[in-house]
Amino acid sequence: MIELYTAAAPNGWKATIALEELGLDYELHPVDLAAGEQRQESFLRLNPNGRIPVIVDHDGPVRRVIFESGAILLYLAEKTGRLMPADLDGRYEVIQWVMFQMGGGGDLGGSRARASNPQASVQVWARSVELLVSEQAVGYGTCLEGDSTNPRHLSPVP
Ligand SMILES: N[C@@H](CCC(=O)N[C@@H](CS)C(=O)NCC(=O)O)C(=O)O
Repeated sequence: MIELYTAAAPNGWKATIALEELGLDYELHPVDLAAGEQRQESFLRLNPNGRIPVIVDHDGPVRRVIFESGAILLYLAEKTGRLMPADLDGRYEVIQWVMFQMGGGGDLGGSRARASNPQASVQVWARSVELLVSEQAVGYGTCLEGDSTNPRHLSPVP
């Protein structure tokens, strides 16, 4: 069974639509963004960036927590072997557009979930920037030590 933490907001809908489309069994946990539930410790343990959507997958030997809507879409596609082209060219045609969306409109839009409260939007962005800076430090450290330069470590480096 998969737990879905989400709210009635566009980034959340992506995960819900994928779960529905794939016919997967899931339990919905609504997160009240206006009440700030996404900043509670229990939620931040699931996503340190304090944003929906998040899934927790209990099917399998280990409990998997996945945040970021794009990662959730790719995970669900890989888990089920559906929704993604099987060939390398086809997969990367999809992945490049998912990356473009994650780095652009979806994130900008999501950080201003409450248009009437610009200060809240700034706080959401400030949290993301802090997290990026700490990811950058981890990335530089790993590269300098000559350890594995996996995409997580390389992506925040510049
Ligand atoms: N890049 C993230 C963006 C997620 C996002 O920004 N979600 C918004 C709702 S659409 C959110 O949780 N905002 C938190 C807030 O307003 O405090 C993703 O794709 O999952």
